[in-house]
Amino acid sequence: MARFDWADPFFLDDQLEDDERMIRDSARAYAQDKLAPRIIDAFQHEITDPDIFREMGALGLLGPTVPEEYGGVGASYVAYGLVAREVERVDSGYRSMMSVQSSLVMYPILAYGSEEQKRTYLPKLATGEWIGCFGLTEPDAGSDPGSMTTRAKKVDGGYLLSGAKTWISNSPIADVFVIWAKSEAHGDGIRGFIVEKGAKGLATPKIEGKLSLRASITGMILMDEIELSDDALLPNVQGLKGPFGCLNRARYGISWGALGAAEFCFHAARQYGLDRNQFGTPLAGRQLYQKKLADMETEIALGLQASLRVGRLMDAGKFAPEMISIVKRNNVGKALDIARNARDMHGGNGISGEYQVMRHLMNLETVNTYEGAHDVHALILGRAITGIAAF
Ligand code: TGC
Ligand code: FAD
Repeated sequence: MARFDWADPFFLDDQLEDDERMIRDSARAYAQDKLAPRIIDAFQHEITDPDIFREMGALGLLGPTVPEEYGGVGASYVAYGLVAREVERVDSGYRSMMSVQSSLVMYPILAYGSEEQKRTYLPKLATGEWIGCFGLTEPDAGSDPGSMTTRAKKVDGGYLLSGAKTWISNSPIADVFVIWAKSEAHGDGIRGFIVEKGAKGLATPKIEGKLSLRASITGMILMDEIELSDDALLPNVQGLKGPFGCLNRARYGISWGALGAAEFCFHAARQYGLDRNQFGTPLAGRQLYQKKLADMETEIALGLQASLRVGRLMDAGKFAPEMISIVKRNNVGKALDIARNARDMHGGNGISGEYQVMRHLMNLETVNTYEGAHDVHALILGRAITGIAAF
């Protein structure tokens, strides 16, 4: 009979390759030593520290799946998921900063960019010297990005880009902007463009007053006839499959990341219940308390196995986007429930920043909405199950 490990019930660790364990351990050490000590203050005072990009870059945590010739470390998608889990164990905002850079900026340049674009942008994004952002959502086009109104108008030698993007992670501090727009020269098809900081006609105001992801800056991208040369166009993709190809990677990473946040909350609730006595015994000795812990452990263990499976299929080139909808939707929804229960199990202390479970709960509200809202992923699956689109 095998021993039972409450913190790793299905021996996830044994299912990893050596290099995956190595990158996971390096991400864990960084997250615990460098990120965890900063987060309570950063969240409370809404501080986004751009040095974090440089620190992550130095450890190979930005664009880890990108080949070495372009500055990445050529890691597997499983390794990428493990990194997201370790970073989000500290805070969803830090994982957001990292996953936008990796999946939404480096990936499209790698997958759809010219050789020159890859050589210009990827190495500097990999080190964190440059910060990237991804502009898809607009004030009137969120779940339905196909209705975007940002336009690229063809002019001699290039394009004029106009429109407004909103709720864009990293935008106020970004150096490189991947913007999705309808291009007149391509039959109004959706195309990707690379815009650089400082372009005339570009403004990136910060969105103030967020109660979630406060350590990750969010802004708008306002574009007023930005002049771009022809080589700003990502040449190798047209249509919504361009941005969705990036979202597949980011959503997959989130499925691991959200469980990192859930694990933090589960472990915190367990420890709190062991330490806190009421009615003469530890709370952890009560049946109701134990049932909640058992539910948390079960959902986390099942979710991690599912993400691992999807990661292995991605590494084998055998995944379908609907698989990612299952794990993004399920794991984030379950993480949100776990964070809420952990908050409750901490009693009054649960609302204080010091105990951290409420911060995870507030963050996970965003994670449940971005990268395809929880119900939108249900509709993606509903379409696949029935053949009828109900969006
Ligand atoms: P639909 O007709 O379904 O598809 C249009 C074209 O796109 C292709 N496609 C995909 N390709 C690759 N991967 C996927 N997952 C794909 N899904 C669709 C599809 O094959 C088709 O290609 P083609 O060649 O036939 O033209 O499109 P629709 O307009 O009906 O879309 C419906 C829906 C709901 C699936 C979609 O719009 C959707 O997923 N909405 C959610 C929007 C979203 O996720 N936005 C995220 C913004 S970025 C963000 O939130 C970053 S936060 C990051 C952080 O801080 O961590
Ligand atoms: P809506 O689409 O208006 O949805 C509102 C509600 O209606 C949701 O509950 C949704 O599930 C529901 N709904 C929508 N359509 C249907 C339907 N057909 N049937 C039933 N219910 C439906 N975007 C980027 O492009 N880049 C970024 O970097 C980025 N970062 C973000 C960071 C933060 C902190 C946040 C909050 C958002 C970010 N987003 C980003 C935007 C995010 O992707 C959108 O918020 C998300 O896609 C949902 O769009 P929406 O907010 O317009 O909501």
